[in-house]
Amino acid sequence: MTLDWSNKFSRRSKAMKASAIRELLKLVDNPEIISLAGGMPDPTLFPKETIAAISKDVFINHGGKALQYGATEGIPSLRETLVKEGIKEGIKGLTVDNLIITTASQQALALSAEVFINPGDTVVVEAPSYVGGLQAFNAFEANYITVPLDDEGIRVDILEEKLKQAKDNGVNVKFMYLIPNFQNPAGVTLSLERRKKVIELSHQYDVPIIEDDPYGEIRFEGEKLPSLIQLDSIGNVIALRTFSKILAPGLRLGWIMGNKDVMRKFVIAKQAADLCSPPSTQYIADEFIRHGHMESYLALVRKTYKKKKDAMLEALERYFPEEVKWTKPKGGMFVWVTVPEYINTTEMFKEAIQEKVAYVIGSAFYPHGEDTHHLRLNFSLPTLEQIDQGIKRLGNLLKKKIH
Ligand code: PMP
Ligand code: G9A
Repeated sequence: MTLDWSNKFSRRSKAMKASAIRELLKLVDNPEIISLAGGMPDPTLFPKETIAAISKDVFINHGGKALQYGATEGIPSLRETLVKEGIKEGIKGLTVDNLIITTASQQALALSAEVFINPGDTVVVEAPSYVGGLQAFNAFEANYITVPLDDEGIRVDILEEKLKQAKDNGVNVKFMYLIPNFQNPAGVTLSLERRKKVIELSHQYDVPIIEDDPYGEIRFEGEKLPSLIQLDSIGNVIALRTFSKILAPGLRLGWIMGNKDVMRKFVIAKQAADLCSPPSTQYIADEFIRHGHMESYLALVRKTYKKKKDAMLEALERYFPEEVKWTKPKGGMFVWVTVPEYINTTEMFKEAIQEKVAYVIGSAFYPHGEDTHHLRLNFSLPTLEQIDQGIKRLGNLLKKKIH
């Protein structure tokens, strides 16, 4: 008799949902399909030669450590390097006890869920929010308070109302999950005034903030705004950072900064998850920063993505019907598109694939999939030609649906 696996699976695993993006990545493996879907860096920019030279040095001179198990907290030299960078950025009170290395931000999100969420616990998320964050929180059976965004980021007036309501109802909100810079998927950036208000609300209502910031360094114009952890010092903010968008996602490295007792909890959870992040890539990332390569690489990334963003905005003007609206990002990797409510972007996806163009359906970014008139476009991965062609194909499809 075959085993009935379904009565073996945990309740938690039954609540898990596949990531729309991860599933899409498999689908768009077909080279004929132009993918404006997954948020991937442009691989032609990766500093391959530099990383190859650094790797050789790391393996020859530090091979014993680079190929060995490492501390769960991360290798000391990388932690020290990142603390120095954090202090330069203006994070007051930051020490190595406040900083641990993770297997990129996705692990930090999974650990955040594990450390904070009991089944049925409430967390605040932006609507829309990053699909991988929602996936991590869903796995631990979170309940959601959703707060909409506008051009200046999360609507702090609505956030305040909802936090007050939760408090009045005796709900212990475990954290608010925010992506303040060039938000994924909406592309918007939290204004300075609202950053201050969010910190104030965090203290007033005793709700920690998880600040997820993979895109802050990929700014095309304007001044960099202080991060939430910078505004709050080591207080209520747990800051997630990653090398994925500022160097290479294949390194699978990120870091978390925050209160040292909280970091200790994360370390214990991480011990059970993967023992340690790869020491080999930690040495490589550390050398990359110490040798001063980061700034020139980031300059190239910013310049190239800006060109691609401009090409996408031009193509949208040229090919999209006027009933469709989109954001004009000042950084990051995404344009967020709003179509008339009678167009269902989930249903349209199959037709888009037939037309050989892929996007991410808007509903993936809402905890309950409640929205069907948005879609997300990525401009960092496709070439300029693919951007033009892809937007043309999508524009033709949309024009057929407008009435
Ligand atoms: N958070 C956000 C907002 C992201 O957009 C991503 C990746 N697209 C991640 C976390 C996870 O990335 P990684 O695990 O590669 O750091
Ligand atoms: O799942 C991945 O490959 C990371 C990308 C995330 C995104 O497209 O938002």
